[in-house]
Amino acid sequence: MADDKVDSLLKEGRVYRPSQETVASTYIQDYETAYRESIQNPEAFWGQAAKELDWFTPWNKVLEWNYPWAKWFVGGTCNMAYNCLDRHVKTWRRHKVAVIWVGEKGEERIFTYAELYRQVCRCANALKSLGLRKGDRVTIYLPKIPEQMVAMLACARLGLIHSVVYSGFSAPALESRIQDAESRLVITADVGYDRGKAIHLKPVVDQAVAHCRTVEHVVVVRREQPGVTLSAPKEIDWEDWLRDQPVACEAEPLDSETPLYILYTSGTTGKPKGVVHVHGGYMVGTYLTTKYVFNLKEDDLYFCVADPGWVTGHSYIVYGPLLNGATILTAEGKPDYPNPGRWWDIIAKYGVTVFYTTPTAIRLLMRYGEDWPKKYDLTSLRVLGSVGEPINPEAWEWFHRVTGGKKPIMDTWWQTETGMILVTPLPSVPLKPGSATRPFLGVEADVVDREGKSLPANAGGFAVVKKPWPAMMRTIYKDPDRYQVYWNTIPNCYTAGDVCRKDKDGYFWFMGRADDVIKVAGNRIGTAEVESALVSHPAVAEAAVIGKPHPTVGESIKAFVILKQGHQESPELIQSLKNHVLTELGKIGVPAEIDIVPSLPKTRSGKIMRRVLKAKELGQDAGDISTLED
Ligand code: 6R9
Repeated sequence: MADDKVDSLLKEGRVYRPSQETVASTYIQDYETAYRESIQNPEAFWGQAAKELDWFTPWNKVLEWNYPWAKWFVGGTCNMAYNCLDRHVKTWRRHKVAVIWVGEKGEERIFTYAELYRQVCRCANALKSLGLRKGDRVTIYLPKIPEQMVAMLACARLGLIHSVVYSGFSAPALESRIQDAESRLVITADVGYDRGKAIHLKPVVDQAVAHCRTVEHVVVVRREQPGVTLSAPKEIDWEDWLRDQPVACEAEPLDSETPLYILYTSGTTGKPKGVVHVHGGYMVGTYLTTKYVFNLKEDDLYFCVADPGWVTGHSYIVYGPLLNGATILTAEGKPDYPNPGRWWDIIAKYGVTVFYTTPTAIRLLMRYGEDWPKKYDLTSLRVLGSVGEPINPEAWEWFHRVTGGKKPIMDTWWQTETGMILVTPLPSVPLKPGSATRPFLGVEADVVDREGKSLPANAGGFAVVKKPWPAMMRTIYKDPDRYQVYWNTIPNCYTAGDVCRKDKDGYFWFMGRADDVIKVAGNRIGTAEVESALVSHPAVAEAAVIGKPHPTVGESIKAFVILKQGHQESPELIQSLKNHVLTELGKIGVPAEIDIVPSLPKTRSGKIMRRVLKAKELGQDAGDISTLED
């Protein structure tokens, strides 16, 4: 073995080179050249990509960059839903399967492109029947059922702005998102299913909309028998709503910069940010990344395990794959229910070729052992994907091994705000387990210091993007100042909030967040959100929350709480605090551990130093504590 190979093995672990066969079958066979060319003239590159989609009127300028405000495909008109549906329905793909949905009990619903088109048109006409107009907001609070994407696409068709809220969020969390968006309509279901249990969503919506004056109607998908009672005329049954609607509805030609959706995500304050994405640029970015990263071909069966309530569901279950005319498989439920063979069974049964999952799910399945995947024929798999948090090399190697030892894993790094994958391998790129490898074509990502200076190989710094990209968020809804912070933290670039290093080959190694955002099982949550839920409990005086490394879910939530006078620590009190967070925020915010403490480390200006708490918790050196008050 050559010395440099040994060297790199020691430093970076193994390198997996793609087979010649894989390289030969990919759209981008020579990443280095393609990347160099793409960033020499990113506008030409993205303009070329946009031409693969349908536009009602062409753009006259690819990019108008007025730092930090971007407009892409200026002057063009298009429609996301038109490109996801009509573009295919006009061809033989009308008979192609668009979506295979698998329910928790093994039920199956299959939609061809023509059927999906008709459902979406019906739903769009139904939306019109309620008087909804371009620019109006619609909150979608649904479990992972096909109606979720039908509703999203129907909104897109008319230029309505959807705000999908993950169905695990509680009533107050849902209410604040409806209030911020000032939605006129909420679409929900009676129940979602989780490990065989019905989770009742309708009472959550009832509580949430009680104080939302903008909400005129609530549409309910009724899955259970007998159907949950609805109070007309405000509450409408989904089936009744769609039944008599015509199966055709023209897609609205929209200016490229027309908002497509708002998606709320956690930041460093208690208030979630409404990230805004638009039709034109977002369409081009999600289209091209889906195509190249997974090397998506006509006969693929694409299975992404995300929930459409998160950005991965928006970009890589619904929009990106449909733009590519792919067949998408989506499954309700958990990877280990009814048993840990659930996903492997689906892959074998349907012949999945592209499987996009998360490190948390892989680590969970690892715990059940290799015998589970071994029971199934996984030879249909061609490309694998990972998203949401750093994937540790052990989990990477396991995933690689149990799927046959030859399928490339695309570790895709991106964010709600970026809209599309930004740092990722392509199937033709050599892989290093644990590294998201290199920037996507046309994306100028880097690792820099606080001043924006590029760092030498292996020095830890901040992940940034130096030039705009088409699917970038356009603003934070009703809060443009908060948007500007992303571009004003480090001079002349977009700061992602992640800590990262780049090795000598230019490979990115993401190491987690630099701020008070944590990722629990890939779900993004702000420490401040959990803290404000805790302090709204009558027994709590003050609270501080940290993310603590966890072998399965990546990070777990630990809270430190100071009680108000007159309250005593007890197991009942701890449980009551957990229940309170569950009601205020939803299950993803509930701390795994709560310590009752007499005081919290603070700066002289009164800011809680979570860093100090974390270092102490992990038995590490707390670093610079010169600003500590006491
Ligand atoms: C898509 C999504 C964004 C944050 C991001 C980073 C972490 C996502 C990652 C990853 C390492 C990867 N993250 N993918 N870290 N490697 N492949 O997850 O969006 O929920 O907004 O979270 O997730 O910390 O900043 P979002």
